[in-house]
Amino acid sequence: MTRPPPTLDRFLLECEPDAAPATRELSQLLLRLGVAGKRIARELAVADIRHTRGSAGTENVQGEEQKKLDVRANDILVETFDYGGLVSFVASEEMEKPHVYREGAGGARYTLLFDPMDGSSNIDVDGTLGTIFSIRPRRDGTEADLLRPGTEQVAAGYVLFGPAVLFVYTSGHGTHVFSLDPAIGEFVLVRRNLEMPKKGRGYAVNEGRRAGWAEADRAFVEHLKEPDPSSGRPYSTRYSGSMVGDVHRILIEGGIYLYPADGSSGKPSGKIRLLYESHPLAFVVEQAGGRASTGRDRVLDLAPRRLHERIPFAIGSADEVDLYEGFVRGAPS
Ligand code: P6P
Repeated sequence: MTRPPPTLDRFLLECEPDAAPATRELSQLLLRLGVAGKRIARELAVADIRHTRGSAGTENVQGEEQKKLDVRANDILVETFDYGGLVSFVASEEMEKPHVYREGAGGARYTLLFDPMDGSSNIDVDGTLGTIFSIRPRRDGTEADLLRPGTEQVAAGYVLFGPAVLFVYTSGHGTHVFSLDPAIGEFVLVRRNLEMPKKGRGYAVNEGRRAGWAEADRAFVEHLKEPDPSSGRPYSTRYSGSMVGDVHRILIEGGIYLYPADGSSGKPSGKIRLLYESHPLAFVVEQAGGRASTGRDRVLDLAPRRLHERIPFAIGSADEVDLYEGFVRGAPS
């Protein structure tokens, strides 16, 4: 009898290299993120039926409009860890300050950060969305635990809400992809130790914002568009409004996602948040053989000064990120 592919539960218990008690707790934490992902997927599936699309009438710490489902996804994630003492506190794009749990705050091994609903502009049009998460070791249980390099992440990943609901994660031993089988309500392993293409044919960037970019960013994107079959150009534009969806495409097909600093629309340091967007996606992509950079620095080496710090962000195949860095570093600083 051929054995079915392992569920997330089985994979974590059997395949996480050192199934020590600490890892068992990490496995439990990842499993709970899977449950939260299934609950968020269900909220998205019935959003029109329940009339839960649309604005919540509030703004996040960056002054961005919050959708009802942004807030709902955040609530689901916060309540998912309010028992069992696994996590001492959580930080989120949707909360100005971390949420500290009373139970277990002292003994918890981990802290958790997330962007509960990445790609919010897609919420009202049933587009691709994602939940991004980053797991870090708890130190003294204060916000300072978080203001550290991305290399200190214990695990990271995302839930992709597309035609299929996918759970993608790494704990530093490869990047693994699980797909939700609705018939059994479990995430099932579909790709183990994913290796992404070293070079792609697509690029994801919002060219409507090019007026605010630096010259090097404009020159790089124009270079990708120039016809030159010997170097696989022109590249195709693939920009969905959801970074998780765009990065997942790049994880499978290769290419590059770019959100440059944009001086003309109030994002002089870029839009993408370092701690709970760039760091986790960089961990996942590097473990699959790709790269993540600001154009000058490796994203995982960066430590934020503030919880919601944003950076210029380029992530994808090694060849394209190397090429992008060449344009940025070659530019007069
Ligand atoms: P723009 C969503 O808020 C997000 O952070 C990414 O998911 C997405 O790629 C980007 O912002 C879209 O931003 O400025 O192109 O609308």
